[in-house]
Amino acid sequence: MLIKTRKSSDVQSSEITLKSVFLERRKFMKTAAVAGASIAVPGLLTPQSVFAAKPDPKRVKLPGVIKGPFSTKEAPNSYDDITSYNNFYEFGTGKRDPKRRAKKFKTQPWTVKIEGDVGKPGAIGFEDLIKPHKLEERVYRFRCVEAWSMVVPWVGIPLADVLKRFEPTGNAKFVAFETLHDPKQMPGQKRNSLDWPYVEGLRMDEAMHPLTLLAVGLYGEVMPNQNGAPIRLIVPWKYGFKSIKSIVKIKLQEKMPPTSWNQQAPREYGFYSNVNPEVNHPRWSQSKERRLGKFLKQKTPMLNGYADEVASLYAGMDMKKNF
Ligand SMILES: Nc1nc2c(c(=O)[nH]1)N[C@H]1C(S)=C(S)[C@@H](COP(=O)(O)O)O[C@H]1N2
Ligand SMILES: [Mo]
Repeated sequence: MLIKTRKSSDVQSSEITLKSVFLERRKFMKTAAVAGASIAVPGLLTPQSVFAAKPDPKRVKLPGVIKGPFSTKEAPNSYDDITSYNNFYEFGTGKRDPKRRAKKFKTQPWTVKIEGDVGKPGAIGFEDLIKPHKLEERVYRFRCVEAWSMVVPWVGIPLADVLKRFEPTGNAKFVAFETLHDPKQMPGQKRNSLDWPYVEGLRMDEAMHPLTLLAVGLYGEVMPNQNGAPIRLIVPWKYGFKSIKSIVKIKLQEKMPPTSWNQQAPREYGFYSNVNPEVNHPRWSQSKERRLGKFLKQKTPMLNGYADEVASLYAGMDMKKNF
């Protein structure tokens, strides 16, 4: 089991900036290493026991998190479920690969480029991108196209709040997102399991919808690498693959952008990819899902249970054609 660090529980004040949390984490990692060496007294503590007692320095609490709207009442999955069964092809195609292979992935410093049809384009450091916004906890259902699902207490900020700061122009009809391309750090990118970098897109109204989140953590802590650190998209009414991880570029544009899974298999994955129990994947049913940790399958609701909030975005559209 993972033990929370003392440092993380000390971080309470909402005054503390994200930057200071990350600096603190680095300092902690150093002192933990030194402390580990100095208390390894032979006969008292074996190096193994010191190692076992060492808290995971990656689990750092985020400061000033408030409860956001739209949270489901369903029970969240465990931290362990959410962080050990992942799709993140940059670190391998197996569900157990990302946790194991993303351990050393360097997520700071991190810069996100905002470009295209915006009044104020630019490259911005992760901390500066996040800082003006209140971090919110949102417990969302998350439905993978492969028919498993989970409930996750994400921490993040509405994408709309971020985009507005860069002043979208009237030409901005779509938002294109891009993941980091760095085969040295992301071994999966040395293989052509997908066309790299991973890209995704949303229509402007989907991107500006208050449910759409840029997530920087889960369970009140900094985002684990395998879940798309340091910043990823969450679009809870769409299949999981729309929620692109480790974002380095956001471009507003007039044209519908290409998306990785649509490029890979256009018959199987469309641009919209709204969760729809009535439209099956060509190779399997989408009517049911298996919640991680549960044995029996359960019914998948229309738009993953967010129909009241987002069905109006698709009024008059044929959801079977625009799958
Ligand atoms: N960059 C990138 N983003 C990605 C993926 C990926 O392989 N690479 N996989 C997607 C898929 S298929 C799913 S189901 C979710 C999984 O997110 P999770 O690890 O938080 O469960 O991430 C999505 N975002
Ligand atoms: Mo997925």
